[in-house]
Amino acid sequence: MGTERKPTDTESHVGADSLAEPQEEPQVRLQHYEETKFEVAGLIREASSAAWRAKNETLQKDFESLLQRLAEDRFYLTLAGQFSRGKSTLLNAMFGMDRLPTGVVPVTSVITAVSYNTWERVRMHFADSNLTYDVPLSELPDWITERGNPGNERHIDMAEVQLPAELLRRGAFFVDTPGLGSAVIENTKTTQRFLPHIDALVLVTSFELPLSQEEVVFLARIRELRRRIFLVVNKQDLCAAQQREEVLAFIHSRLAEEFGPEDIPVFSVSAAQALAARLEGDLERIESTGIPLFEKALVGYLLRERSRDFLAALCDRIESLLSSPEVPELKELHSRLEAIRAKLGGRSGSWKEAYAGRAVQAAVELDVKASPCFVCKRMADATFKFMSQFQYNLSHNREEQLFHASRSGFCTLHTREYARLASPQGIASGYPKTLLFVAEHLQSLSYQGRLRDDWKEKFDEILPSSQKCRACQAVAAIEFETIGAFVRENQDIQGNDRVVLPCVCLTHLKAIIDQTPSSELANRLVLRSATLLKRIAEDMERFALRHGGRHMELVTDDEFVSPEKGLNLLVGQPNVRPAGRT
Ligand SMILES: Nc1nc2c(ncn2[C@@H]2O[C@H](COP(=O)(O)OP(=O)(O)OP(=O)(O)O)[C@@H](O)[C@H]2O)c(=O)[nH]1
Ligand SMILES: [Mg+2]
Ligand SMILES: [Zn+2]
Ligand SMILES: [Zn+2]
Repeated sequence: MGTERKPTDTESHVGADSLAEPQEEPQVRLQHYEETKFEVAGLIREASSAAWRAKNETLQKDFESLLQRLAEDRFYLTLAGQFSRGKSTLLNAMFGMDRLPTGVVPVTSVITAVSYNTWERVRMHFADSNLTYDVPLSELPDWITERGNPGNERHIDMAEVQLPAELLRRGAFFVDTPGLGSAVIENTKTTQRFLPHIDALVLVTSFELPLSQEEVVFLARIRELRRRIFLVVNKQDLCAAQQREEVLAFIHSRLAEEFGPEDIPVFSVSAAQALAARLEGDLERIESTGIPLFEKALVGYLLRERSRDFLAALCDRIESLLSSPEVPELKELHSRLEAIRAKLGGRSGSWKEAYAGRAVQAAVELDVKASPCFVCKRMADATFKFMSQFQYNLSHNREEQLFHASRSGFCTLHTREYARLASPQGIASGYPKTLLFVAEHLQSLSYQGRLRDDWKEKFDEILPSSQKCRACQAVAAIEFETIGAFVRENQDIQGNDRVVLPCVCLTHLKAIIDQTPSSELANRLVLRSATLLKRIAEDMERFALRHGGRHMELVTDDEFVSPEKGLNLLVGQPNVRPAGRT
């Protein structure tokens, strides 16, 4: 079909420079990502309680679903565009497996989110019910296509497809949508309704009919929301080289006309050829399809900007809910939302906000100098996941409440973490049994007007402790697993200087060395930690000096975060308790 040649500059990119060459995953792109996430969760919980008090169930559900999305890190990288441009084919090509139904007539009729799993699975979520339904992959067309489920008459809210595709391991959800502008009006509506949920957009157009008016309007709406946009021009194989240049030039000028010189990266691809090449294992042919360049840009984006963009989009959604006139109480939460936004990289001019913006940029340089301890970070993630689910169960499930009571609840640290996430009414419905259990136990210490002789042992039974704490147990398992996997993967780095080792706190450094004391890995980790601590100490000193001299504008990014980094390397992150520490 198409002429075989390397993509030229104009085709392959715009802004691709800043996106290409993802190297190593920065542990945390945003210094405070984890904490900010907790803050956002706390804010949503409070808003949800306010909606509950105002008996506004719809609003409360909206908040709960935002919380769910946050807890599950559901970042929706969404493909949209007019029907038959090849959205589903492009996804198949990227996954290297022909799983999503495609065809010449309008095909996709349901929002379909694809994510990673080691085995294939398909699950339907319905619009009007909480039930889900698992179907075999072979029956997918019966559920998500215009032929099997015309205009989505089965009322599927979202189809979730899990595939073992390498690209999906980055943790994003790749979302396929029904095409815009076909005779099937319901399909256009489905995609329009999904618009507010998009975190980043891949607009798929094609060389046959590049950038229709409808696509431009869709782009404009996404830009208003300030979401990241990638533009893919598909079916380059239908076009001779000369024509391709013309089409791409047209697209660039059209974009500039509509949106100014802002960079929307443009990629010329042939999804059909890439899919065929991948299925046949023809690695050479894939290069000329334009797909590898596009994938590289996407992966770079997911590595570097996703966390920030995810929270920013979530903040926007929270804001629109907070403005609901039915619950005036919510207005009070606006200022807290603004504070969180400022941390994410606000737009106004105070030095602190300007700094936050610079921090994001600095992180793009992929500097792994002193990110937080990678083990602590995994533990913090696990804590968050555990707590989000637990707080829901505790407030709804009697068995859970009784079991929780029998252990006097969590340890001190996790009780505090729970309190940060749960709403007051959640605590009020989940904790009475625990208090009553402790109360009864205390009563039993008294016997005939005085305390029993064995009061001490009995008392210890009800003291909250980390031995009994289920959160501690769950998180300790993740800690153990993370360290084990790290040691297995890096044991033989002998002589390989190119491996950049992650940062670890002292406790976890010791835990790693314990497993492999005489290895080069242990030696290198120790020396690296020493260097890091020295450098951070210097940064702190410079920071203190400048602060004293009122020269905050001279403080560098590294200096600004040095106090927190330094303490974290000494004792780990604040909301986790490593096993070896008392
Ligand atoms: N020549 C050529 N055809 C392609 C390419 N990619 C997709 N197609 C064809 O275009 C048609 C539409 O592809 P789909 O992937 O179903 O398009 P879609 O955008 O998902 O369509 P809807 O789900 O209806 O919105 C199919 O017949 C594909 O085989 C390509 O790169 N080159
Ligand atoms: Mg499709
Ligand atoms: Zn640690
Ligand atoms: Zn605990």
